[in-house]
Amino acid sequence: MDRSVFGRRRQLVRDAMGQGALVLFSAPEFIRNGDVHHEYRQDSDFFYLTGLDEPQSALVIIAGANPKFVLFVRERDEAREIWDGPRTGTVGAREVFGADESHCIDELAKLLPRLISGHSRLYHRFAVVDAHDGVVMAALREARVRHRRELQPTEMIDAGAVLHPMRWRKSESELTSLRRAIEITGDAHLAAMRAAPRSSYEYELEAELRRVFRAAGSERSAYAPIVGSGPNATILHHIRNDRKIEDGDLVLIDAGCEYEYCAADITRTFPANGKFTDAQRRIYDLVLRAQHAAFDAIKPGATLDDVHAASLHTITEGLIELGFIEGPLELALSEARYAKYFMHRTGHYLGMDVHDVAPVTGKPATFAPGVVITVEPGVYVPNNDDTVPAEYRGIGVRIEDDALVTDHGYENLSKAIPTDASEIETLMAS
Ligand SMILES: [Mn+2]
Repeated sequence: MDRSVFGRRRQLVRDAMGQGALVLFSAPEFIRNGDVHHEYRQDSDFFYLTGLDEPQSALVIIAGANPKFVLFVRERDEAREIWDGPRTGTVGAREVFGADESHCIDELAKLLPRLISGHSRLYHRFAVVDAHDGVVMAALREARVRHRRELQPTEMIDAGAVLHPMRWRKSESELTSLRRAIEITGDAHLAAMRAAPRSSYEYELEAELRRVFRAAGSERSAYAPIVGSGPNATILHHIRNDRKIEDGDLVLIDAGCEYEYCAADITRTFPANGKFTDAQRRIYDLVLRAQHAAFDAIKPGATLDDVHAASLHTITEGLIELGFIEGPLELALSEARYAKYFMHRTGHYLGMDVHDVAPVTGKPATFAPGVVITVEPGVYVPNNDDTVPAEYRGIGVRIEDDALVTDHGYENLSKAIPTDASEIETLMAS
């Protein structure tokens, strides 16, 4: 990854801040048990501005007349580095990560009061990690004790206000990483589809997905892969993936990898034995029609609500035709009669976070070129739903693609993975 992007982002953040001091922390580490930690993943905002993936780090960005980028990192430690690998250290913080000034993280509490003094605005990502809030509040208290009143910050602003509108619209560099994440994820879905007819358990398909992710250089899964066979496809966040796949099951796979800190989020539903039943096909084709309707609503100026409304309209119409719910259409929509079978939203923003950030303005954001969303309608028929014919019970279908808003419409970034039912059958037969 080209490191110059991080410097450009810091400049854009300074421009958005106007003046003030921004304080951000690396993600905390979590103990799994004993002296073993959970896998570490850097905080997205912190990585966005630094490219540094080490824990126990903090940054201060000063905007205004005397701009400055200060990094706090763990100091080099030969003994620890034998166990945990090389650390950047304060010298690396300047030479590799472009800090104007760097200090050992142990100095943070002592130096922060002076760094934030003399700026009326203090930016911090409040209320995410209590310990980080504590450090910032202690520095503010200290600044009030130590410094003249005219040097004390008075405006506390959530750092998301400047960072998240930036992260929401992807730059070329983010799109390059995102496209790669989606490409790898596509290969993983195809590998899982091909493996399904000779696999017995859901976890075998999960293993196939994770194998392809890592073998292609993806850092990790962007979220726990969902492999739901049979009625498990109707459990939205089924991640145990421990059921034996039966002949005639549909398999729903919702999985995406992370590449250079950008997440893919893709779902395909396919027949385990390679051939849809008529009932499965009817539900599948309805969801696919809803997805096409949702795609048609994507353009600059539209909102996630517009995309959802388009898919809801198609799904509700289809559920009435199938006799699952009663019409007329307008009443079924206004009374949310579809909700028994379609209970989630049609999409969300996608980026460094799988459920990505967006500007917070009190109303739904209107799409602009560079915004990426998922398009993922679904229909889930409860296994015990005796109001529908038996052949439909326990069928769960979701189809999810990742779409980039362009100047005039959208680009389906994950179109390489087939969604057409006949195409999926052909692919699985090959
Ligand atoms: Mn999603």
